[in-house]
Amino acid sequence: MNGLQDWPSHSAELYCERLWLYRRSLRKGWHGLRMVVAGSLGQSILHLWKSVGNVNRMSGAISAYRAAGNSGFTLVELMIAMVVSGLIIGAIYSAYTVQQATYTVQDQVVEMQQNLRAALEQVAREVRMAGLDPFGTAGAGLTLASPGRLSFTLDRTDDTGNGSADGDTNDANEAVDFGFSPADDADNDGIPDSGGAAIFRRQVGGGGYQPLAESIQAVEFNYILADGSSTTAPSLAQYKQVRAVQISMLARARGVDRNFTDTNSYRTASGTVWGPYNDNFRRRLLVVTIQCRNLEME
Ligand SMILES: [Ca+2]
Ligand SMILES: [Ca+2]
Ligand SMILES: [Ca+2]
Repeated sequence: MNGLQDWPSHSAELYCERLWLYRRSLRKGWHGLRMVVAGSLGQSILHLWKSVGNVNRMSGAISAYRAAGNSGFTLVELMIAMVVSGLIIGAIYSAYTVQQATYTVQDQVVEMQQNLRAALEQVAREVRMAGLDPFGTAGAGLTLASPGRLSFTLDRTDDTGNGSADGDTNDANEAVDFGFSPADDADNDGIPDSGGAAIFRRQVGGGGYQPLAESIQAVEFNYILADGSSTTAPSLAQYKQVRAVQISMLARARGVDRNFTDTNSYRTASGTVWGPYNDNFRRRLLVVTIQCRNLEME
């Protein structure tokens, strides 16, 4: 008879041993599969190895079976083949999912860093020009300097919006504002009022708030004054003393990483500590110092 056949019953002792090995193999195989599902590749390989050992021990019995003139596959052989291939497929799938998760995390970290750099480069480019006043008549300078918001004017164009400075700050793009939108951070402390992350924005000429960087957990503007001291909340009288601005920006990954808990604390330029958030988001802090040479002219 070809195909599935039962074991010959010429030896009750051999049959019992085979049955025991068969059951044990299935048990080990099933446990191995569970370990694969649980994500333990090392344990899976161990159990796969043990199953292979059982298969080796059975090979003698199987040879005897063949010698008796039987052909085809036994049910036991088929079951073992299924368990072993299941383990191999499980191990491959487990390795694939681990690699996929690592790739996603790296992707998110790279995205966060690019997000931060791009946003801070743009902020730095304009903050460096804060108070630009080539004619000395425009009265350009800081208009709001708070921990989470920085607004200033500069004279960089004329009434047409295309020419060069004309001695005032009432033209296009001459009033700049950086921070979260007032809807996200009404108290201007640089921490979204929702407690989560928000979009860091730029507004010019009283227009709408344009997004600069998504998923920002917190931002801090720290103002360095002419006497070397610094503050995140200068008085109006101190606005003219600001010589540099230090920006600390903390980005949060778009998605969570279930295998990671953010227990880090993030220290800003002023010494304020953000976190630990103890959640599953990865974060990156970037701190830049921008010299405001045009404010020195005041
Ligand atoms: Ca102007
Ligand atoms: Ca003008
Ligand atoms: Ca706030």
